[in-house]
Amino acid sequence: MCTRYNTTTRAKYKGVTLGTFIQSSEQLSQAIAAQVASVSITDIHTHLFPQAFGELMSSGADDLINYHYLVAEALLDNRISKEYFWSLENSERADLIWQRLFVDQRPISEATRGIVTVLNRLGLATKDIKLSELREYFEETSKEQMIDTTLSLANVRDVVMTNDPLDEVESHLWINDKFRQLTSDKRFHRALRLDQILNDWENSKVKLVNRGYQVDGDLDTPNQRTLAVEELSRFLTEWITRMDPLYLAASVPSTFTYPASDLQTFLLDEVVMPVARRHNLTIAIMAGTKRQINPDLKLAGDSVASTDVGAVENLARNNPNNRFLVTLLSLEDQHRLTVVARKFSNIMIFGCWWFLNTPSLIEKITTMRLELLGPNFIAQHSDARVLEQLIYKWSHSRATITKALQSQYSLLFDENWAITEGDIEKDVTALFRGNFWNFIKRDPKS
Ligand code: HDL
Ligand code: ZN
Repeated sequence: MCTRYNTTTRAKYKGVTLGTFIQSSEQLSQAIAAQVASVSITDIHTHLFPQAFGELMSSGADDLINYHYLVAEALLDNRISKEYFWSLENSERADLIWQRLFVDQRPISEATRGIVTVLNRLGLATKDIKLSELREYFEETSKEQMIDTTLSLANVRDVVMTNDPLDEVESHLWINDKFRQLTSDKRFHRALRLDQILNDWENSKVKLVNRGYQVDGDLDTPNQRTLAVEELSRFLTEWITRMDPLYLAASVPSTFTYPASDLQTFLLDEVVMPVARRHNLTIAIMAGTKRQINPDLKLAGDSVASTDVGAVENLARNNPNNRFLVTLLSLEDQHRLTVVARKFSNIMIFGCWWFLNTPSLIEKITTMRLELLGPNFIAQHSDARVLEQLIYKWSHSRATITKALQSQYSLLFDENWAITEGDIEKDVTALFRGNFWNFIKRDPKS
């Protein structure tokens, strides 16, 4: 229990600081909880789309219940055949998932509890609610209203999408976006996703050639290589101009190494990183996936594996004029990533990604990051795929990150460091949006 100091006593430790000094550990905890609860967030990685993207926008009861996290959990019941499940309509699959995860058992997993949080925050009684009631709510609410309601309830100011220029549906929308509709909702920002190019060159090459880019040459011959570099750079530059992304992004498998004498390193070194430098764009590296270990689950069939954190070190050291947002999927890689991030000012760690996005792991990881980095990382991203998930993903993350911050600041407070609520506000704002915008060197108002 920290002894009470008056304002004057504390001031001598810190000179003149605006605001009233916090006087007790209870007041400190309350101040942290209030600041985390009220900070408006930049959600730096999601799979969300505004309404202008049509069918790509995911929202509503059946999409929420068909979230691939819930599909995986429902299909743990080996009485349900995958073939039968996938033969059903979306709404029939949602009925089955609802029965299995919310009626036959209690929704205590993170993804099922998330649905309960959404129901509760939307004011839908969670006592014995039927899926039909959730469907009715959405039938009575427009998409625009749902975006406004969701961003308000989640207190999210900016949403960064995942935009794939080689996705046939999405690229068609962009190429025909004569009236700039896709960028009209200024709350939604773009991230240009490079997975197909970096992880599946053979198929990407075919798509690029079909769009008129001369990249089909054999990359073993010097002038073919030069042409392919020029043409792929042209492709990326055209899409950067079209999308105006906040950053370039790629998820890479757990087997990712860098540098390596392989095509991935060639494309990174000769195209992606030079183009990023020319456009002053940051690159987000998301490593550690083990895709499709069970293809019967479709999007739910991906897994995780430890990755070579040395590849992150090498990317940062070998490319000092590139900036890297980094998140790793494996829990066992988190400590080494945090230590590596201490060594390079061109690395900024972000979020507790995917299988790490659970309260117990967020608290553990965030506390370690605070201990080793101070408030110099991006605390969280939602990875939301369905609009209303923002409500639970941010509510749950705020509650857990609050606990990690309270324990860290109380250690400081107990050593008589003078802290004001304004100080807490500055650090919390940095963790939930400021560090991101400063690191990518973009103005949120731009
Ligand atoms: O590659 C990614 O961006 C991952 O986030 C995948 O989209 C994954 O399916 C996911 O939704 N994780 O939350
Ligand atoms: Zn994602």
